[in-house]
Amino acid sequence: MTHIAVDIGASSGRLVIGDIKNGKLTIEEIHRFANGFTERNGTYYWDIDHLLTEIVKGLAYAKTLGVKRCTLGIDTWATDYVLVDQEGKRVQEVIAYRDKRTERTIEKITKHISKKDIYEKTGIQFLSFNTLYQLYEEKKENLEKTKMIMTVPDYLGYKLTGCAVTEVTSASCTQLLNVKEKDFDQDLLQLLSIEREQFPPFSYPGDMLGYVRNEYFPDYDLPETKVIIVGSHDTASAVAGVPAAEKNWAYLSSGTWSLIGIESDTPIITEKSLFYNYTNEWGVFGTYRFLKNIMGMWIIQEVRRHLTKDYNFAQMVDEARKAPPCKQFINFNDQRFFNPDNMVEEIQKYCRETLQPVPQSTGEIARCVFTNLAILYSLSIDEIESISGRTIDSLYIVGGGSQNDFINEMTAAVSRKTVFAGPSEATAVGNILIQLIAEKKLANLQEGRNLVLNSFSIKRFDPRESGNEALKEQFKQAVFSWICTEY
Ligand code: ADP
Ligand code: LRH
Repeated sequence: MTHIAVDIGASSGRLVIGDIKNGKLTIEEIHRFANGFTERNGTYYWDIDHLLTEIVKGLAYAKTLGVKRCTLGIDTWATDYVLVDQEGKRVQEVIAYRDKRTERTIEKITKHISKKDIYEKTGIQFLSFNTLYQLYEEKKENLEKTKMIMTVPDYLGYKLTGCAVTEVTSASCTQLLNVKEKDFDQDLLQLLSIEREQFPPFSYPGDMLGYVRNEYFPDYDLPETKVIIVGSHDTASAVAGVPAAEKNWAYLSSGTWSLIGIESDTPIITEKSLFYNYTNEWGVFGTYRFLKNIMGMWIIQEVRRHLTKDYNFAQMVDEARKAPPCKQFINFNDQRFFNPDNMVEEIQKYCRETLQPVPQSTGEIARCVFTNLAILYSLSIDEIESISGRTIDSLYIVGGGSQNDFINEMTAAVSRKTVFAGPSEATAVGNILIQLIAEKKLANLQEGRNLVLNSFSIKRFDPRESGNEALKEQFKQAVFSWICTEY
């Protein structure tokens, strides 16, 4: 039996075949496609039909490679949703989380229910685009036509198999789940005028969803495909794929977003975690991901999009290395970097407004982005240690961003932690591990993580004797003296 991971992030999607051969986990990417949102009349949309078609194309390609039977797991980014009517049809286009409609919704909702109450119920970080806020802004007539509200991976699974579930790792990012009651929170649902029954029954990583209904896709020759529920939230799968074998580790899932945190058996919900805006996303097999969302590689993706010359990411890292040391402190978590018209100009404007040297060349801009992200990561590690009372010895960076040696070195230097980097496809790897556990080829997650450690080359970055850790203090002073935003 072959195992295939479908992993769709905000910037790209892929189908990856994975299995255990000679005691090693092997993975092979068989299909890759671009993802992104587009603007129409002032609203930002994902092309969900395109994503479904790409999954089916990838499966058909697997068949041409000789795959007759396979299992399939689907993970995507979180917080966006699809409304489905009585006939199983989409009620609306899928609005992207970077849309502007929820810019002020946290303020509106917290007039009815306090931030503290929402946090104590859900344990989830306040992000303007959580599903709670998106559904608050949804047109009432759309919600009235809605039989089922689904996250993106659940919807894709539904379109393939006809089976509807609410997978818990993705569902927790709606900020609608009550972490004590382990169900949707009635007060929050009431605020949205949504019934519990509008969400399909819960399902957990390792469960079976159903078989792909090949008759739904008559134009394609597809293998017999059993869909297994994985960590449907890509970050849940990424953290499952972290090759950590020791204690005291933290992770950084580095893609469009940077998700930095620790795995915990229990949620950590305290005044301090609320103050620093940390989240407790539900992980695979009853774990919690205590973490912070940091703006991440989105910044460099957007810089790249606005450069006149066409650089790939590796070239941007090279340019950063050649540039002089970064002279700017920038809080990339500031809302102004969430979706500006032009990221290069926004960075330059920020520097002008804060009376800092304005980066001009590609290398200067890239170096400034990577350095400030490394500082944010290091500050987060301090916060995590302080909130959780745990000591962190090492940071495992996984995802596409783990290929950036410059930022890995910088993070080791500023945080003074040992950094391990790779695999860059940890999300697909974590997705495959859950399928292997479901198929009884692996006993548990730790066995899976040991397998990843023994199968991929993981780079190590040790902190230098004289690190750059003073940058953290300089950053804090600079950022707080200019504009007091949360970093
Ligand atoms: P997501 O799944 O969230 O869309 P990925 O995990 O695919 O994101 O990571 C994409 C990011 O990985 C890019 O934005 C880029 O910053 C980084 N990246 C990809 N390839 C390289 C490379 N060769 N060198 C450095 N960084 C890279
Ligand atoms: C990363 C991610 C992250 C969410 C964001 C919307 O891809 O799933 O965990 O907060 O996208």
